Order: sequence, then C-alpha cells, then structure tokens
Amino acid sequence: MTAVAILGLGSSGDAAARLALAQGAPAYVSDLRTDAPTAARGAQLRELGADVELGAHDLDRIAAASVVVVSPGIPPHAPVLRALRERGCRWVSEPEFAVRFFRAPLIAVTGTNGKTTTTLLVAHLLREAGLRVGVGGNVGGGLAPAASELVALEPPPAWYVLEVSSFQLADTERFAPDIGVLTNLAPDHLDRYADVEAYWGDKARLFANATPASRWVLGDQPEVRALAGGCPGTRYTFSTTRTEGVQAYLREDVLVLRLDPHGPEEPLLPRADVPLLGLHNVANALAAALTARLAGVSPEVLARGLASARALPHRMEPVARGGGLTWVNDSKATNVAATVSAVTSVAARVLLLLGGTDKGESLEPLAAVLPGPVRAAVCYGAAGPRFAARLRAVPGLEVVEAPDLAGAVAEARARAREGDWILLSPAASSFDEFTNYEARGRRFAELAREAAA
Ligand code: UMA
Repeated sequence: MTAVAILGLGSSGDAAARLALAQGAPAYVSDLRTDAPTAARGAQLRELGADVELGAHDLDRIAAASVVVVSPGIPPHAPVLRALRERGCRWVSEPEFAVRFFRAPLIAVTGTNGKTTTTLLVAHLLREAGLRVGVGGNVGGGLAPAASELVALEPPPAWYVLEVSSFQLADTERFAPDIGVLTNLAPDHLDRYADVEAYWGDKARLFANATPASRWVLGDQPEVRALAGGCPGTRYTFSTTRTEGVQAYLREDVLVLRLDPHGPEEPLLPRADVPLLGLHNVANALAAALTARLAGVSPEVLARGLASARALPHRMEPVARGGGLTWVNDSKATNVAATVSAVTSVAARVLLLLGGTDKGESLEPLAAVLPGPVRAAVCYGAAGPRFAARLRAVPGLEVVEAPDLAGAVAEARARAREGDWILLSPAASSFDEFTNYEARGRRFAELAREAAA
C-alpha cells in the first residue's frame, strides 16, 4: 500500500495510523499539539514505524500521500484543510478509511441524539443472538474503539456496528452501510456549521452510496424522511407516537415490530420491562430492535436482550437515591434537543440543571416544554446568564442562577420535594468547567451521592 498521511493524533488518528501500518503502508502522522499525552501516543507510533510530527503539519508530505485521513475534530475551516483544498488535495474521514478493510456487513448509526445508545443496544442484541460483533466509531468515552481498531478483529465479526457523526460522514466517499440508521435530526454543532442545513447535509452522506439492497431504519420525523429523500433501498420506520404505516412502535405500552404490513405483529416486551429511563430511550430501543431484526435476530431474543439492557453512563443514568429524591445524570445532553427529550420523557417533577459552555442555540424549544415537568430550572456556568434571562420570561417557571455545577446542585437540593428528580441535562457543552461531558457527569454523580447520603 502507498503512503498514508494522518491528520490529528487523537483516538481516531492513532487507530488509523495503526491500521495503515498493519497494512504495510508508510504512515506520516501530524498533530498541532505537543502536550504529554499526544507525545506519548506519538512515541508509541514511532516504535511501530510511523513517522510522527508534532507541532506542525507538513503540507508537502501530506499532499504527496496517496490517502489522507483527517480526524473529525479538525474543522473544515482549519488552516491545514484550507491549504490542502487550495492544492486540490482530497481527504477522507477515519471511518471511511476503516470500512475499506471491513470483511463483514456494516450497520451504521447516526442522528443528532440517541446514536450511542442505539449503537450499543444493536450490538448487545446481536450478541444476545450469539453473533460476534465489532462495535465502535464515534461512541467514545472509553465505551468502544474507533472504527479502524475493528479491522484487527480475528476472526472477523458477523457484523460491524458503527456510530458515525456528521463530522465523520462529511468526508466519506464509498461509505455504504448494509443497514443505515438515522435516529432523529435536531440543531446541533452550530459552533462548527454555518446553519442547520449544513449540519444535516453532512448527515445525508449516510445515503450517498445507497443501492436497491440497502436497508434504512428511520425515525418518524418529516426531516428524517426528507433527508433520506428518494434514495434506493428499503425504508423501515420506528415511532413512539403512531402504529400505522411504521414497522416498530408502541401498542398499549408494548414494543411491537411488524416488518411486513400484511404479516403478523411481533410483540416484544412491555415498555416497563425495558430498564432504560424515558420515552426517548423507548425510541432508541425500537430503533435497535428493528435494526437487529433486519440482521436476523428473532423476536424472542430481542425481548430478552432489551430486558437486560443497562443505562449508559451519562445518559439518563440514575446515580443516587435518598430522601425521596432521584438524582439522574444526563450530562451527555449537550444540546437543546437532547434536554427537551429528557425533560419530556420524565414522569416525575424535575429540578433541572442547565448550563456550561453556550453553543448559541435557540432556547425556544426548551422554553416551550419546561413549564409542565420542571419545578425549577437552575442555570449555571458560562451559559447561565443567557439561559436564565430567556427562561425567566416563561410563565410559572422558577429560575435560579448558580456560578457552577456544585452551586447548582445545592440550589436544586434546597428546592426539591419528596418524589422529585434532580436532573443534570444541561443543553450545553461542559468546557467552561470540565474537560468533557464525562468529567462533568462524574462530578455530578459525586455531588449527588454526597447530597443523597
Ligand atoms: N488538530 C490538528 N490540527 C488542527 C486541528 C486539530 O492536528 O488544525 C488535532 C488536535 O490537536 C487533536 C486532533 O487533531 O489532537 C483531533 O482529534 P479529535 O478531536 O478528532 O479527537 P479523537 O480523539 O480522534 O476523537 C474522535 C471523535 N471526536 C470528535 O469528533 C470531536 C470522538 O467522538 C470519537 O469517539 C473518536 O474520534 C473515534 O471515532 C467524540 C465526540 O465528542 C465522542 N464526538 C462528537 C459528538 O458525538 O457530538 C462529534
């Protein structure tokens, strides 16, 4: 294989470099960072034979490579990509590079929210059926590896299951899942994209290489249908709000599949037996069950697998109970839509912790749903003042401000009553106070356990 240039030495760059080396290709890896963790990763890659440069990107070397792999965290307007574009140089994302070496069918999951839960649930259901699964991609958080790492699995799995982000889909060429899943669409990442259409446009790359044999599992949303457009393949829809014309749905609080409109219903299990909180997780469970059914898993195995599913860390994860209160960590909700689905799926009254680094999203969808389920919104961190200013205009909603997460927990605790949930579902990223949403969620869990004790 001819030379591969890899831009960015995070987890995806590291995995892509190892894959290139394993294929016998010379690998040139560069990253602008020179900090200790990056240097340590670089040193390990050098030992494997890679040529690693930290602190700069050598444009001539990159342009001379036959394949250029770009990490998803490098935005299209980054100087290095502008310079490569000016030279007429093309690049691909890390999953695009990885799937070229896959040796089994591919399930790819994208969508604004629910993609990690759905991805891991699909893998869990396939494993429950005794199948070997290679699961990874955008998942992150130490829960699953980058796509490139899955190539090393021996023997190859029966299925690869990849979560793919819009950043990763953007730079695809041949990426063609056998089953593609689009959970839902909402605004997000407006700090990177000019508008929502540009962000959804990258998601539409999921369908770019569709064939008549492709199968598509789609959320029941007009925007999702529109994005799939008239692409070839068979469409299957999951819905928590209707039963007609969809293939996975709730009937009298039972999860049901019906792949063939003329065939029998396949009842799976009562909603209450799925141990994941919230209606949005029912949607994720329906999406995963439908996908695994298309991959050949029987309804009996699906029911067993859904009953043994566990909440993922930082996603509607109950972290403490005490004094009649339930503390729920939904730190992964880094955008308004994720928080709206958390709040609207809760049966209890909620003290809602909102804030962090402001991504500049419109708060109107939040303002519309908070008054019923939310007893008080505690707005904290860098986004606190803007969130509080907007939400104070919502009739009947108590709004409190706090400087940081610990302060917000104390304010919520002081206002909670028996039976309430204290929910961290912040609708913003965490970087004003934490290194990432996981660190924020871990700190919240600590504070919750202290308060509940
Ligand atoms: N860099 C340069 N030059 C530049 C700009 C950046 O060298 O001009 C370097 C940075 O210094 C950094 C690297 O490029 O070292 C970029 O790394 P990265 O941010 O792409 O991080 P990775 O560790 O490779 O992780 C990525 C995904 N991160 C992002 O998309 C931001 C991880 O998704 C994913 O798990 C991993 O690849 C494996 O596929 C995380 C994520 O937050 C979980 N995703 C977003 C989301 O889900 O909302 C999209």
